[in-house]
Amino acid sequence: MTTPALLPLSGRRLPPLNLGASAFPHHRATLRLSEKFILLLILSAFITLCFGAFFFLPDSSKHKRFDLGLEDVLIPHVDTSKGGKNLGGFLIHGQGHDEHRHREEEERLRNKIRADHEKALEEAKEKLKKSRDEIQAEIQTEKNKVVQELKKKDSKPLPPVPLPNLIGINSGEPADPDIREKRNKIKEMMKHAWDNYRQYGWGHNELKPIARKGHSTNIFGNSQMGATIVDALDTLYIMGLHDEFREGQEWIDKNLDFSVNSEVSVFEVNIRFIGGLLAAYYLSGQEVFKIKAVQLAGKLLPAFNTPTGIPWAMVNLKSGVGRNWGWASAGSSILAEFGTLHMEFVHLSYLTGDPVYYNKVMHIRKLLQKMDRPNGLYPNYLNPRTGRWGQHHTSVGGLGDSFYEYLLKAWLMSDKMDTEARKMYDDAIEAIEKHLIRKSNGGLTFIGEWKNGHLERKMGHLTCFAGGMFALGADGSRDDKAGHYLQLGAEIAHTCHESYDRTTLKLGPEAFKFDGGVEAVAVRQNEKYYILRPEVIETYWYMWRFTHDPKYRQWGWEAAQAIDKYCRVSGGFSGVKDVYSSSPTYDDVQQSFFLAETLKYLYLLFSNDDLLPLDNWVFNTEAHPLPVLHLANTTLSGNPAYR
Ligand code: DMJ
Repeated sequence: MTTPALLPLSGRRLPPLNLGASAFPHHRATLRLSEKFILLLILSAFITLCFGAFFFLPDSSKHKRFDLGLEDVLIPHVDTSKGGKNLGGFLIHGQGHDEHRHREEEERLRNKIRADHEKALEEAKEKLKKSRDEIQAEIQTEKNKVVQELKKKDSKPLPPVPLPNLIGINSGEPADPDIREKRNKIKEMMKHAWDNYRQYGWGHNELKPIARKGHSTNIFGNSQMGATIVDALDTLYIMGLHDEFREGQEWIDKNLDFSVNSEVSVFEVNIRFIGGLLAAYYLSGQEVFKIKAVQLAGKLLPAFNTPTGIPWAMVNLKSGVGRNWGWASAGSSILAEFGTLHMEFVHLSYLTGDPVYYNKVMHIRKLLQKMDRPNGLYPNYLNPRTGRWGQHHTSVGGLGDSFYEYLLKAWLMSDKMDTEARKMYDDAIEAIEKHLIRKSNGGLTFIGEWKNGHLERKMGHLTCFAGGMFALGADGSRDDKAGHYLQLGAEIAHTCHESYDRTTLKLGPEAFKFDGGVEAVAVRQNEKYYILRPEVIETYWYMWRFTHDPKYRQWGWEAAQAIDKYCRVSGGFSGVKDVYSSSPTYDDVQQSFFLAETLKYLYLLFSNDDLLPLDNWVFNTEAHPLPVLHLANTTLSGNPAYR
């Protein structure tokens, strides 16, 4: 007598009707979508049939099956042919007792079949609810998992990676008492921002300093991922706020979880979380940061599953489903987003010995190199399905900015070996200078925005970072134009300082014009806000490092005082809605980049140059310092097993 495969005759569970990874991990990866649906329907129908058959078959036939099962399972050592005796120490029940027991078992098994059946139907229903894209992304994610698993099985464990030479992480104390005092003031501001976040927003992404509660935006998804903790870690570290650093580390260790059903911005998560975790790892040597960075990077990889390999702007950390911002031109991805992954991804490959990250960003670079550029300019929009540019808008501010920054920094971070990146940077900057950079009637150099062949004479606060970038890229520039680029950096710094100086609060507006008699002033009401952004102070700091002109410390101090006076509230620091108003209203958000960038650049401005020297460290676009990798080339990991 044989045991029908689907009946639980030997105490085994019914195989769940689950087409997920747990059911058939290897097969699932290779199933096509249509096959999957057919299989799902067949299995569902088969279970229904078995279930129905069980209830409609004659009683005797059911009993026969269960008797067999029960004999097998419950009284295996009883020889029933011998009339029900005590054999081998087992108690043999009388016939009435047996029937009662069989009925109970029958009932139990009937319930079990029902429960299994219902569960299977629920799972099937859940699967059918999902969109085609979601199912496809799930399949792709499972495929990737299988490939990764196979790779892991094939490869030997990787030897530890040698840490790059980490110079200048505990220094920078200025001898001048006035500068020391200013530096201490910045540290006090950091403590105020952190303590209030600690008290009112702990674990949330950001703080509402007036409402005194947590805050988040859609870039971080709907989960409490402690963005401020991760973003602030390295600032805490270099300021010597070690207790606070340890608190942050403990939270990350215990609570930072990326297996959440949450849709996040790939770019923001990369620059703030991966950048922040990597910097914290390099500074402190604590493995937990590296582990978390690598886990998170794995969750971002499905975003690259597009026809071109240009990643989606957003990805769901759990399902791996990606999509683009609804507002972006023709379903495009954004240049400053997919073009600002290089530094972190190269470090991930370096630290893990896994080329997957490096390959992703190099693929983007190769694709961009092949494309035609109108007037030599990179448009801000690129469609990840077609590989074609969207609208021909070019900006060194929002939507474009950090793409150019990362070309330069890829070269610097590779110990100047990645000359391909340097060439792309030089070409791009030449085109920008030709088409976007102008002098206003009043003699202020500004960087405008290119919109379909027309120059808009408007500059964003975000664009002000470019002063620092030009200064940083001066050394090594084409045709030895170092002096020219340092001068350009100084001119941008001056213009951006003017944009602060021409306001009531001495804080810079979000965007300012050079048109119709207006110079470095915001015109539209919705461009008059200041949200604790760092770019102007960032440029002061780079200019200070390269020139030691005291005016940059002076300008930085003006900004620090204005922030302390107008943005500080008892519950932290807030952005303000109108920098031209003497009684500004607050936006009630303490941005995580205030702790990561604004306060860090200010602290560095009042520190000696031996704190995080620029020959050894390259700052990502969120001001997270990553060490220069002194490798023979940038293509491979620092892991000897991988070279
Ligand atoms: C930061 O998150 C980064 O600097 C990014 O590159 C641009 N914007 C914000 C701060 O303004």
